[in-house]
Amino acid sequence: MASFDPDRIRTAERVVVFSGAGVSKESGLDTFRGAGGLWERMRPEELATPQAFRRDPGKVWRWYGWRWDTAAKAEPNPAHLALVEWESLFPELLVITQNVDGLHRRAGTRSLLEVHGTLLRARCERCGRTRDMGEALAESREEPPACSCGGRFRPAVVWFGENLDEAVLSRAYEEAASCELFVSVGTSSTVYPAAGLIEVAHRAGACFIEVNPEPTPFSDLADLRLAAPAGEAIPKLTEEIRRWRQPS
Ligand code: BV8
Ligand code: ZN
Repeated sequence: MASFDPDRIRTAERVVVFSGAGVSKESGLDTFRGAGGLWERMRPEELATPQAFRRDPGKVWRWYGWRWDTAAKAEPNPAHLALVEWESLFPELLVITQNVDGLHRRAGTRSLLEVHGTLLRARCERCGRTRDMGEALAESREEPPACSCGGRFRPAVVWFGENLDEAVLSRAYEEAASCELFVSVGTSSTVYPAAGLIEVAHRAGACFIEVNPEPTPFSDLADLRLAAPAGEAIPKLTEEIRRWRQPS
Protein backbone atom coordinates (compact mmCIF):
# COMPACT_ATOMS: atom_id res chain seq x y z
CA MET A 1 0.00 0.00 0.00
CA ALA A 2 1.50 3.35 -1.12
CA SER A 3 1.71 6.10 1.51
CA PHE A 4 -1.36 8.36 1.45
CA ASP A 5 -0.84 12.11 0.81
CA PRO A 6 -3.85 14.36 1.66
CA ASP A 7 -2.53 16.79 -0.95
CA ARG A 8 -3.94 14.45 -3.59
CA ILE A 9 -7.39 15.08 -2.14
CA ARG A 10 -6.77 18.79 -1.70
CA THR A 11 -5.93 19.18 -5.40
CA ALA A 12 -8.29 16.61 -6.95
CA GLU A 13 -10.69 18.07 -9.53
CA ARG A 14 -12.15 14.96 -11.19
CA VAL A 15 -13.41 12.34 -8.72
CA VAL A 16 -15.11 8.97 -9.22
CA VAL A 17 -16.94 7.05 -6.48
CA PHE A 18 -17.50 3.35 -7.33
CA SER A 19 -20.11 1.70 -5.09
CA GLY A 20 -21.54 -1.74 -4.42
CA ALA A 21 -24.07 -3.48 -2.20
CA GLY A 22 -22.09 -2.75 0.96
CA VAL A 23 -23.04 0.96 0.79
CA SER A 24 -26.71 -0.07 1.19
CA LYS A 25 -26.09 -2.63 3.95
CA GLU A 26 -26.75 -0.06 6.70
CA SER A 27 -30.05 0.77 4.96
CA GLY A 28 -31.09 -2.81 5.72
CA LEU A 29 -30.52 -4.25 2.23
CA ASP A 30 -28.67 -7.56 1.94
CA THR A 31 -25.39 -7.72 0.12
CA PHE A 32 -24.89 -10.56 -2.38
CA ARG A 33 -21.84 -12.36 -1.10
CA GLY A 34 -20.61 -13.06 2.40
CA ALA A 35 -22.54 -14.02 5.49
CA GLY A 36 -26.27 -13.38 5.17
CA GLY A 37 -25.80 -12.40 1.53
CA LEU A 38 -28.53 -13.06 -1.06
CA TRP A 39 -26.36 -15.60 -2.89
CA GLU A 40 -26.09 -17.60 0.33
CA ARG A 41 -29.81 -18.34 0.14
CA MET A 42 -30.38 -18.24 -3.61
CA ARG A 43 -28.31 -19.10 -6.67
CA PRO A 44 -27.66 -16.17 -9.04
CA GLU A 45 -27.95 -18.40 -12.07
CA GLU A 46 -31.50 -19.33 -10.97
CA LEU A 47 -32.69 -15.75 -10.61
CA ALA A 48 -30.43 -13.12 -12.24
CA THR A 49 -29.88 -14.55 -15.75
CA PRO A 50 -31.87 -14.44 -19.02
CA GLN A 51 -31.96 -18.25 -18.95
CA ALA A 52 -33.66 -18.21 -15.52
CA PHE A 53 -36.30 -15.78 -16.83
CA ARG A 54 -36.96 -18.00 -19.86
CA ARG A 55 -37.16 -21.10 -17.66
CA ASP A 56 -39.40 -19.69 -14.90
CA PRO A 57 -40.45 -16.04 -15.52
CA GLY A 58 -42.84 -16.04 -12.55
CA LYS A 59 -40.15 -17.06 -10.05
CA VAL A 60 -37.77 -14.37 -11.30
CA TRP A 61 -40.55 -11.72 -11.39
CA ARG A 62 -41.65 -12.54 -7.84
CA TRP A 63 -38.04 -12.36 -6.59
CA TYR A 64 -37.52 -8.94 -8.13
CA GLY A 65 -40.91 -7.90 -6.67
CA TRP A 66 -39.61 -8.84 -3.25
CA ARG A 67 -36.36 -6.91 -3.86
CA TRP A 68 -38.38 -3.88 -5.08
CA ASP A 69 -40.39 -4.02 -1.82
CA THR A 70 -37.28 -4.08 0.36
CA ALA A 71 -35.63 -1.27 -1.63
CA ALA A 72 -38.81 0.85 -1.49
CA LYS A 73 -38.97 0.43 2.33
CA ALA A 74 -35.28 1.25 2.78
CA GLU A 75 -33.93 4.76 3.37
CA PRO A 76 -30.63 6.23 2.17
CA ASN A 77 -28.07 6.04 5.02
CA PRO A 78 -25.35 8.51 6.15
CA ALA A 79 -22.99 7.18 3.46
CA HIS A 80 -25.43 7.89 0.61
CA LEU A 81 -26.24 11.31 2.12
CA ALA A 82 -22.61 12.36 2.68
CA LEU A 83 -21.75 11.48 -0.93
CA VAL A 84 -24.30 14.04 -2.11
CA GLU A 85 -22.14 16.75 -0.51
CA TRP A 86 -19.16 15.55 -2.56
CA GLU A 87 -20.88 17.10 -5.60
CA SER A 88 -20.15 20.51 -4.07
CA LEU A 89 -16.78 19.60 -2.54
CA PHE A 90 -15.24 18.57 -5.90
CA PRO A 91 -15.56 20.35 -9.28
CA GLU A 92 -16.33 17.06 -11.09
CA LEU A 93 -17.83 14.16 -9.15
CA LEU A 94 -19.35 11.01 -10.67
CA VAL A 95 -20.91 8.16 -8.70
CA ILE A 96 -20.68 4.87 -10.64
CA THR A 97 -22.84 2.30 -8.85
CA GLN A 98 -23.46 -1.41 -9.31
CA ASN A 99 -26.52 -1.08 -7.08
CA VAL A 100 -29.98 -1.30 -8.60
CA ASP A 101 -31.76 -0.15 -5.39
CA GLY A 102 -32.04 3.53 -6.38
CA LEU A 103 -30.78 4.77 -2.96
CA HIS A 104 -28.04 7.05 -4.35
CA ARG A 105 -30.65 8.78 -6.52
CA ARG A 106 -33.12 9.01 -3.61
CA ALA A 107 -30.37 10.52 -1.42
CA GLY A 108 -30.01 13.30 -4.02
CA THR A 109 -26.95 12.27 -6.04
CA ARG A 110 -27.40 13.73 -9.52
CA SER A 111 -24.15 12.76 -11.21
CA LEU A 112 -24.84 9.01 -11.26
CA LEU A 113 -24.20 6.03 -13.55
CA GLU A 114 -26.16 2.86 -12.69
CA VAL A 115 -24.02 0.38 -14.65
CA HIS A 116 -26.18 -2.66 -13.75
CA GLY A 117 -29.50 -0.92 -14.38
CA THR A 118 -32.27 -0.23 -11.88
CA LEU A 119 -34.98 -2.09 -9.99
CA LEU A 120 -37.22 0.99 -10.25
CA ARG A 121 -38.00 0.43 -13.95
CA ALA A 122 -39.37 -2.48 -15.97
CA ARG A 123 -38.53 -2.96 -19.66
CA CYS A 124 -40.35 -4.91 -22.37
CA GLU A 125 -38.04 -7.69 -23.53
CA ARG A 126 -39.36 -7.33 -27.11
CA CYS A 127 -39.86 -3.62 -27.90
CA GLY A 128 -37.74 -2.13 -25.11
CA ARG A 129 -40.51 0.16 -23.82
CA THR A 130 -39.92 0.96 -20.13
CA ARG A 131 -42.37 1.74 -17.33
CA ASP A 132 -42.33 2.23 -13.54
CA MET A 133 -41.65 -1.09 -11.78
CA GLY A 134 -44.11 -0.30 -8.97
CA GLU A 135 -46.86 0.17 -11.54
CA ALA A 136 -45.96 -3.10 -13.31
CA LEU A 137 -46.02 -4.97 -9.97
CA ALA A 138 -49.37 -3.41 -9.10
CA GLU A 139 -50.67 -4.89 -12.36
CA SER A 140 -49.25 -8.34 -11.67
CA ARG A 141 -47.22 -9.77 -8.78
CA GLU A 142 -47.17 -13.45 -9.80
CA GLU A 143 -46.14 -13.32 -13.46
CA PRO A 144 -44.45 -10.59 -15.53
CA PRO A 145 -47.16 -8.39 -17.13
CA ALA A 146 -47.55 -8.35 -20.92
CA CYS A 147 -46.68 -5.40 -23.11
CA SER A 148 -49.01 -4.06 -25.85
CA CYS A 149 -46.47 -5.41 -28.38
CA GLY A 150 -47.05 -8.92 -27.05
CA GLY A 151 -43.71 -9.06 -25.24
CA ARG A 152 -43.25 -9.43 -21.47
CA PHE A 153 -41.89 -6.88 -19.02
CA ARG A 154 -38.74 -7.73 -17.06
CA PRO A 155 -36.78 -5.73 -14.43
CA ALA A 156 -34.55 -3.11 -16.16
CA VAL A 157 -31.40 -4.61 -14.60
CA VAL A 158 -28.38 -6.20 -16.30
CA TRP A 159 -28.39 -9.94 -15.72
CA PHE A 160 -25.31 -12.19 -15.59
CA GLY A 161 -24.29 -13.09 -19.15
CA GLU A 162 -25.89 -9.89 -20.49
CA ASN A 163 -23.89 -6.98 -21.84
CA LEU A 164 -23.95 -3.69 -20.02
CA ASP A 165 -25.28 -0.65 -21.89
CA GLU A 166 -22.43 0.27 -24.26
CA ALA A 167 -22.75 4.06 -23.77
CA VAL A 168 -22.90 3.75 -19.98
CA LEU A 169 -19.91 1.40 -19.87
CA SER A 170 -17.70 3.49 -22.13
CA ARG A 171 -18.55 6.65 -20.15
CA ALA A 172 -17.64 4.83 -16.91
CA TYR A 173 -14.30 3.73 -18.35
CA GLU A 174 -13.54 7.20 -19.71
CA GLU A 175 -14.18 8.80 -16.32
CA ALA A 176 -12.17 6.14 -14.43
CA ALA A 177 -9.23 6.65 -16.82
CA SER A 178 -9.19 10.43 -16.32
CA CYS A 179 -10.01 10.93 -12.64
CA GLU A 180 -7.46 12.05 -10.01
CA LEU A 181 -9.26 10.38 -7.11
CA PHE A 182 -11.09 7.03 -7.25
CA VAL A 183 -12.99 5.87 -4.15
CA SER A 184 -14.49 2.36 -4.07
CA VAL A 185 -17.15 1.84 -1.39
CA GLY A 186 -18.82 -1.39 -0.29
CA THR A 187 -17.94 -3.60 -3.22
CA SER A 188 -16.27 -7.04 -3.28
CA SER A 189 -14.91 -5.91 -6.67
CA THR A 190 -15.50 -9.34 -8.22
CA VAL A 191 -18.10 -8.68 -10.93
CA TYR A 192 -16.88 -7.71 -14.43
CA PRO A 193 -16.63 -5.59 -16.45
CA ALA A 194 -17.47 -3.14 -13.58
CA ALA A 195 -14.57 -4.25 -11.34
CA GLY A 196 -12.19 -3.48 -14.23
CA LEU A 197 -12.77 0.22 -13.51
CA ILE A 198 -10.53 -0.01 -10.43
CA GLU A 199 -7.50 -1.22 -12.41
CA VAL A 200 -8.11 1.42 -15.12
CA ALA A 201 -8.15 4.25 -12.55
CA HIS A 202 -5.13 2.90 -10.69
CA ARG A 203 -3.14 2.39 -13.89
CA ALA A 204 -4.02 5.97 -14.94
CA GLY A 205 -2.39 7.21 -11.72
CA ALA A 206 -5.49 8.11 -9.72
CA CYS A 207 -5.26 8.19 -5.91
CA PHE A 208 -7.22 5.05 -4.92
CA ILE A 209 -9.16 4.87 -1.64
CA GLU A 210 -10.98 1.63 -0.69
CA VAL A 211 -13.77 1.66 1.93
CA ASN A 212 -14.73 -1.88 2.99
CA PRO A 213 -14.63 -3.75 6.32
CA GLU A 214 -13.24 -6.74 4.38
CA PRO A 215 -10.25 -6.89 2.03
CA THR A 216 -10.88 -7.21 -1.73
CA PRO A 217 -8.69 -8.42 -4.64
CA PHE A 218 -7.58 -4.76 -5.08
CA SER A 219 -6.83 -3.82 -1.46
CA ASP A 220 -3.08 -3.91 -2.10
CA LEU A 221 -3.45 -1.23 -4.77
CA ALA A 222 -5.14 1.21 -2.38
CA ASP A 223 -3.33 4.38 -1.29
CA LEU A 224 -5.69 4.47 1.67
CA ARG A 225 -7.89 1.67 3.04
CA LEU A 226 -10.72 2.42 5.46
CA ALA A 227 -11.69 -0.95 6.92
CA ALA A 228 -14.99 0.26 8.38
CA PRO A 229 -18.71 0.34 7.50
CA ALA A 230 -19.50 2.99 4.85
CA GLY A 231 -22.09 4.64 7.09
CA GLU A 232 -19.26 5.55 9.50
CA ALA A 233 -16.28 5.89 7.17
CA ILE A 234 -17.83 8.10 4.46
CA PRO A 235 -19.20 10.84 6.79
CA LYS A 236 -15.80 10.89 8.59
CA LEU A 237 -13.92 11.05 5.28
CA THR A 238 -16.26 13.86 4.17
CA GLU A 239 -15.31 15.91 7.25
CA GLU A 240 -11.62 15.35 6.45
CA ILE A 241 -12.16 16.36 2.80
CA ARG A 242 -14.03 19.49 3.86
CA ARG A 243 -11.02 20.39 6.12
CA TRP A 244 -8.41 19.48 3.49
CA ARG A 245 -10.13 21.46 0.77
CA GLN A 246 -10.78 24.51 2.92
CA PRO A 247 -8.97 27.51 1.30
CA SER A 248 -5.93 28.03 3.58
C1 BV8 B 1 -21.05 -9.64 -19.14
C2 BV8 B 1 -27.93 -6.60 -11.45
C3 BV8 B 1 -20.63 -10.02 -21.46
C4 BV8 B 1 -28.91 -7.70 -11.24
C5 BV8 B 1 -25.69 -7.58 -11.36
C6 BV8 B 1 -14.38 -11.76 -16.36
C7 BV8 B 1 -13.92 -12.57 -15.38
C8 BV8 B 1 -14.82 -13.43 -14.70
C9 BV8 B 1 -16.19 -13.44 -14.99
C10 BV8 B 1 -16.63 -12.62 -15.96
C11 BV8 B 1 -15.73 -11.80 -16.66
N1 BV8 B 1 -16.45 -11.10 -17.54
C12 BV8 B 1 -17.77 -11.46 -17.45
C13 BV8 B 1 -17.90 -12.37 -16.49
C14 BV8 B 1 -19.14 -12.97 -16.06
C15 BV8 B 1 -19.89 -12.12 -15.02
C16 BV8 B 1 -19.09 -11.96 -13.76
O1 BV8 B 1 -18.44 -10.98 -13.52
N2 BV8 B 1 -19.22 -12.99 -12.91
C17 BV8 B 1 -18.55 -12.93 -11.59
C18 BV8 B 1 -19.51 -13.44 -10.56
C19 BV8 B 1 -17.29 -13.70 -11.59
N3 BV8 B 1 -20.22 -10.81 -15.55
C20 BV8 B 1 -21.35 -10.69 -16.31
O2 BV8 B 1 -22.08 -11.62 -16.56
C21 BV8 B 1 -21.65 -9.31 -16.83
N4 BV8 B 1 -21.99 -9.36 -18.21
O3 BV8 B 1 -19.90 -9.83 -18.85
O4 BV8 B 1 -21.56 -9.67 -20.42
C22 BV8 B 1 -20.73 -11.48 -21.54
C23 BV8 B 1 -21.82 -11.98 -22.21
C24 BV8 B 1 -21.89 -13.38 -22.34
C25 BV8 B 1 -20.93 -14.24 -21.73
C26 BV8 B 1 -19.86 -13.65 -21.04
C27 BV8 B 1 -19.76 -12.28 -20.92
C28 BV8 B 1 -22.89 -8.72 -16.12
C29 BV8 B 1 -22.59 -8.45 -14.69
C30 BV8 B 1 -23.79 -7.74 -14.02
C31 BV8 B 1 -24.72 -8.70 -13.34
N5 BV8 B 1 -25.77 -7.97 -12.61
N6 BV8 B 1 -26.68 -6.90 -10.74
C32 BV8 B 1 -29.38 -7.81 -9.82
O5 BV8 B 1 -28.92 -7.03 -8.96
O6 BV8 B 1 -30.22 -8.68 -9.60
S1 BV8 B 1 -24.24 -7.94 -10.49
C33 BV8 B 1 -24.65 -7.69 -8.81
O7 BV8 B 1 -23.71 -8.44 -8.09
C34 BV8 B 1 -24.50 -6.29 -8.30
O8 BV8 B 1 -24.94 -5.33 -9.21
C35 BV8 B 1 -23.00 -6.19 -8.06
O9 BV8 B 1 -22.33 -5.86 -9.21
C36 BV8 B 1 -22.64 -7.61 -7.73
C37 BV8 B 1 -22.45 -7.74 -6.27
O10 BV8 B 1 -21.22 -7.17 -5.97
P1 BV8 B 1 -21.13 -6.09 -4.78
O11 BV8 B 1 -22.07 -4.99 -5.06
O12 BV8 B 1 -19.70 -5.79 -4.63
O13 BV8 B 1 -21.72 -6.88 -3.52
P2 BV8 B 1 -21.07 -8.10 -2.73
O14 BV8 B 1 -22.14 -8.68 -1.90
O15 BV8 B 1 -20.31 -8.99 -3.64
O16 BV8 B 1 -19.98 -7.38 -1.78
C38 BV8 B 1 -20.42 -6.48 -0.81
C39 BV8 B 1 -19.15 -5.90 -0.19
O17 BV8 B 1 -19.55 -4.92 0.76
C40 BV8 B 1 -18.29 -6.92 0.53
O18 BV8 B 1 -16.95 -6.78 0.11
C41 BV8 B 1 -18.46 -6.55 2.02
O19 BV8 B 1 -17.26 -6.75 2.74
C42 BV8 B 1 -18.78 -5.08 1.93
N7 BV8 B 1 -19.60 -4.56 3.03
C43 BV8 B 1 -20.48 -5.21 3.81
N8 BV8 B 1 -21.07 -4.34 4.69
C44 BV8 B 1 -20.53 -3.11 4.44
C45 BV8 B 1 -19.61 -3.25 3.36
N9 BV8 B 1 -18.90 -2.21 2.88
C46 BV8 B 1 -19.11 -1.00 3.45
N10 BV8 B 1 -19.99 -0.79 4.47
C47 BV8 B 1 -20.71 -1.81 4.99
N11 BV8 B 1 -21.57 -1.58 5.97
ZN1 ZN C 1 -43.16 -4.33 -25.88
